[in-house]
Amino acid sequence: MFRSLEEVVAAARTLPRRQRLAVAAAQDLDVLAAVRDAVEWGIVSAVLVGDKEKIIPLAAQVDLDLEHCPVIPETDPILAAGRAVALVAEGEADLVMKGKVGTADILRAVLDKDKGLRTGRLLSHIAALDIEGYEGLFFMTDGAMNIAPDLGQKVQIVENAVDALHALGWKQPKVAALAAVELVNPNMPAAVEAALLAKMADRGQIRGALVDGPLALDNAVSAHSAEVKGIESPVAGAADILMVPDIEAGNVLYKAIVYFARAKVAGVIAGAKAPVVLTSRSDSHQVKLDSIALSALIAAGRK
Ligand code: COD
Repeated sequence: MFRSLEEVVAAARTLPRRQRLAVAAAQDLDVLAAVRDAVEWGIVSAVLVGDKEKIIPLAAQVDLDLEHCPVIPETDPILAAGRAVALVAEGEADLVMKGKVGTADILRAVLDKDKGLRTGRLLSHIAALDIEGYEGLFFMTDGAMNIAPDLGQKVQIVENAVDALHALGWKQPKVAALAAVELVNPNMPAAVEAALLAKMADRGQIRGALVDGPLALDNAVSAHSAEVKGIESPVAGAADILMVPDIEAGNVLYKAIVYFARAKVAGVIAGAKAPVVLTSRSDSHQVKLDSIALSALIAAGRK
């Protein structure tokens, strides 16, 4: 169990073998700086797919030695995404990273029926959140991929996050199915589905985790708030995974945490044949490095 993203990076540096990273549209300064650190620190080896004429000067700018990072030339970002994903599908790489290509474009490459990384499961996004003043690292899902998941999809979103945390060393992660309230209000579909998820976990339909809901954000992360509200639950005040009801709630929560609380974050898509390192094009080099480290640990832990 990790208490910070710093610990995640430290653990990734001790992996017995480097994970092989394929970068899609690698012509981006922060991506290349993150790859440089991840390669130097023994976390990954990297293949850079993208616009070679742009990659060469950018790599020089961040002192990334291309001697050890082969470049596969592809100027079109969508085709570069397809090529990077294909490297994983063909067994040449263990994980793929989004570079200077749109989120939907790399996700479509991953979802491609013939050349993608489908497993038959739902793919979903997991964010790791490292907030100063909050004890421990916690995770939020899904604020970036699935737009309005139904109950069946929420089960898979929870399972993907639980599997990822198992790969990271959690034995029985605590999952809070978030809503606006902690009592089941029949007029609030998110609260009703959160209660159903908790019941499904009670009945063994979701395994390997403690799931409770509905919980409002305050009772999920604050033991004091849970106590004041009289909520008795092993998850209340101790959640490892916050499952949000839809992309709007998740995206707003994620960005509030990043912009108001200045948290450190990392992001990965789970549920595919291999982890997909997914950060925003505007994210810093640090976010990209932390995301590579998190994804490399998940990739190694799944084997
Ligand atoms: N998991 C597995 N299969 C999926 C998933 C998923 N999460 N989503 C779609 N599929 C499959 C479908 O079953 C279908 O077979 C095929 O993929 C195409 O599905 P569509 O028609 O829904 O695909 P798209 O291309 O219209 O949309 C897929 C996206 C992932 C691009 C879409 O869900 C999306 O735009 N999500 C939001 C991404 C985003 O903008 N995030 C912003 C915050 S960073």
